[in-house]
Amino acid sequence: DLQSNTDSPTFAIESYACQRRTPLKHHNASLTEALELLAQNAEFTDNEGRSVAFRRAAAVLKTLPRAVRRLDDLKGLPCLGEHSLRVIKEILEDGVSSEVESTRQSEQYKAMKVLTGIFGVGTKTAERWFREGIRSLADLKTRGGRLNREQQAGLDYYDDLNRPVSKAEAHAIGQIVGEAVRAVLPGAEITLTGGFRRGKEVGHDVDFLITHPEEGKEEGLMPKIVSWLETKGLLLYQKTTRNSYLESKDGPVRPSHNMDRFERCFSIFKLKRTPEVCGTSNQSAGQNDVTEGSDVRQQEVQSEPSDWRAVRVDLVVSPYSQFAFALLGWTGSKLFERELRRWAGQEKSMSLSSHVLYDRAQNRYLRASSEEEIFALLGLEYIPPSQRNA
Ligand code: 8DG
Ligand code: MN
Ligand code: MN
Repeated sequence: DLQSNTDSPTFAIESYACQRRTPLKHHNASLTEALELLAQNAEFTDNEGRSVAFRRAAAVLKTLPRAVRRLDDLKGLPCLGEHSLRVIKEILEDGVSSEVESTRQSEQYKAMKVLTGIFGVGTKTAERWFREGIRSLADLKTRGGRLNREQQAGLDYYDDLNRPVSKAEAHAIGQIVGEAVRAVLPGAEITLTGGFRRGKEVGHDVDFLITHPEEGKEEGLMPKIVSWLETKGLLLYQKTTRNSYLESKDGPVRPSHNMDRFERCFSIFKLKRTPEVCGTSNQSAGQNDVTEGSDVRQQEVQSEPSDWRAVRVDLVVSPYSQFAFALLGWTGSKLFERELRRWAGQEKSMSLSSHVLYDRAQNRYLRASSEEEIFALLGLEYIPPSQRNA
């Protein structure tokens, strides 16, 4: 059954993740978990290049049709650098990698994991706090002061926001958002994006893209959705950013960075726990050490057990003409998106964003009204969402 000791791999693996099919479930979870831990630690220590290298290596292992048993199985595979191979070798031989395990136990990794786990806290802030000696949520609270509104919400709902969102919960949120959208703009369309569109069973949030077939109707939609939701008491937190996509006389401004400029809302929903939403497993987190204490915010803050939970929700509004690009851009995975843009730039002299595809050689924008068309314009085989789990 082990025919892996042949000299050449039985099939070639393409080097960009956007050229390959990457399913959600694969055969090398312990190896990819290890490499992704090192990737995350590299992010924590501000080494983006190294982080991406580990993620690319992990993504290659996810595409393999069977478990890696020996180093020979990896012959001819792309994206496996010296460091990744060393880690894989150690795990194959000893069951664990000493580097991975010592990283996992390190004070910095553990603290950064907790601190970046707070909604609104990125690597930079967490790093600064770490240098100031903060290691835990308790440290952060006793230090006091200087949290912005987003971070305060992140702290208030820490336990809920670090508990996976189920498909049933995502569905329930979808119903609510759908109702809100239909109430404020009949004919508007809402699409589930992010990890759930890729077939994930759980997520850290729920992502939606909203549009209207009549271009222009979608303008200013987000504030209306948000106020509908707020009136119903369904939002614990929201921050709406208006569309900042600049139209010049010559058309849209060329995409220069990855952040898009859609009208969007980063929010925290207050989701009622109904039997349909919870299923049978209504385990609550037990102790909620975040919300203990005696500050005045206590009333607004969650105390368990409760009949609701906090859920992170991302809402994005796109003009109809950019919908395909927005859909592709918000479906992920993050590495898949990154690889698409790298492919476009390096192999095709094009710039891909969540708004447009720009052909630098022809000096023009390429229109598309479906994801399939975008892949075709990029000279790529179409990869469905369920196979974008790089
Ligand atoms: P998860 O929530 O289950 O953890 O996984 P996910 O759904 O894949 O991750 P996500 O963090 O919700 O991101 C979903 C996609 O949205 C991802 O491919 C990247 C994209 N995305 C952001 N922020 C932004 C942004 O500011 N601009 C654009 N264009 N895309 C973004 O998360
Ligand atoms: Mn998501
Ligand atoms: Mn998201």
